[in-house]
Amino acid sequence: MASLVSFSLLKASASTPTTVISPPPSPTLETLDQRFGRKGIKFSESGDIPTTVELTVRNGSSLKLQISNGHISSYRPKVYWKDDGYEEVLHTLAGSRGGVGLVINELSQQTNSKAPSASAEWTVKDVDSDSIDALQVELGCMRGSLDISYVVSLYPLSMATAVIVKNNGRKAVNISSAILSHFNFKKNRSGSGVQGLRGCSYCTNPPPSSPFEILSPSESIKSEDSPGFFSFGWEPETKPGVWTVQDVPITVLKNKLSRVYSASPAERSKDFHRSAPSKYEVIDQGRGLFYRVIRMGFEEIYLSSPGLYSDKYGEDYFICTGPASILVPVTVNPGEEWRGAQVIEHDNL
Ligand SMILES: *[C@@H]1O[C@H](CO)[C@@H](O)[C@H](O)[C@H]1NC(C)=O
Ligand SMILES: *[C@@H]1O[C@H](CO)[C@@H](O)[C@H](O)[C@H]1NC(C)=O
Ligand SMILES: CC(=O)N[C@H]1CO[C@H](CO)[C@@H](O)[C@@H]1O
Repeated sequence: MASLVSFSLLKASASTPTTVISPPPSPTLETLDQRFGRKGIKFSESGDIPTTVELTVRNGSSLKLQISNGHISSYRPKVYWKDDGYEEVLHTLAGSRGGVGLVINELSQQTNSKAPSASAEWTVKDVDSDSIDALQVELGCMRGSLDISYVVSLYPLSMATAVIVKNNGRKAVNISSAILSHFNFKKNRSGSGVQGLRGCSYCTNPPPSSPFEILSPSESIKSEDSPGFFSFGWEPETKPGVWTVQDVPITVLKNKLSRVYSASPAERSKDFHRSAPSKYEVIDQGRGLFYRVIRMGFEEIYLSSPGLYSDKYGEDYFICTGPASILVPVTVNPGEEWRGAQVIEHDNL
C-alpha cells in the first residue's frame, strides 16, 4: 500500500509487486469487519444500499464509500470551530448518482469511442491508517486486461481519491477517465462559482458517460433557454469544439454550462504548452466556504453546472467538476501503469 500521509502514490515510479490475496467471492459484513475493520473504519449495510465503509478521523470529518461500485456518497469535513461544525460537501441522489464517481471508459480501437464493457465489481484489497488522523481504503477490480486500484484516503482537512490502472495484456489500451465530484450548494445558484481558472483555455464538451451522472452527456450540453432580460450579461455557451480563454477570475456557475479546461489537443501535441492549473477553488458563497480541488496525473479539468435544470433534481443546487482525460485519451501500454488522482482540501477552519 502506498505511503499514507505524504500521499506519495503518484511519485513512486516502479510499482512494488504486491501479493494479491483474492478476497472470498462475496464477503459478508462480518468477514469484512474482521479482516479490515479498525478504529475509524466501519463497514455497514442498510436496506438496498450496497455495503458501505465509513471512515471517520479524530476530529470527526467523515466519508462514506460504497464498495461494489466505488461510489463516494458523502464527505462531511469539519469546517467550523464549533462542536458540530460539519458540512456535507457532496450532492448525492438515490441510486448512487452524484457524489464522487470514478469514470474509466475503455475506448474501442477503431473509433476511440466508448466500448461496451461489463461493469466489474470492486472489492476491498487493503486498508491502512496512521493512528486515526489518516485513513485509507484500497479497492480493486479487473476489467479485461486492466487491473485497476482505487485508493480513497481521508485526513482531518482533506480527502483524496487516486486511481492506478495497470495493463496486464499484450495490446495498448486507450481509456477516457475522470474523477467527478458533485458539490452541493444550499439553494443559491448565484453564490456558486470556481476561482483559479483564469488564463486557461476551455471548450464546451459533454462529460464522459458514467453510472453516477446526474445529467446525461447530451443533457449537459443542451443549451438552456435565455434567462431573459433581467439577467444582464448572460451569454449563451460557445459551441462544442470552439476554444476560448477564460478571462474572468471567478466563473459564476449560476447558468448551465459543461466545459473542459485544458490546453487544446493541437496545442498539447507541441513540446511546450501551457497546461491547465493544477488546482482551483470551488466557492460556496451562501455558506461562506471554499474547497480546493487538486489535479494529479490527468491533463484536463471538467466543469459543469445545471442552471435551471437543477430544479428537476431537488431543492439544492450542485455543480460537477474534477480532473479528467476526455479529449485526449490516456494510452496504457502493455506492462505499464497510469496513475491519476484528485484531492479536495479546505482551510475554512
Ligand atoms: C489510442 O488513441 C490514439 C489517438 O489518441 C490512436 O492513435 C491509437 O491508435 C489508439 N490506440 C488504441 C489501441 O486504440
Ligand atoms: C445568494 O448569493 C448572492 C451572491 O453571493 C448573495 O448576494 C445573495 O444574498 C444570496 N442569496 C441568499 C438567499 O442567500
Ligand atoms: C488534526 C486536526 O485538525 N484536528 C482538529 C479537529 O478539530 C478539533 C476541533 O474540534 C481541533 O481541536 C483539532 O485540532
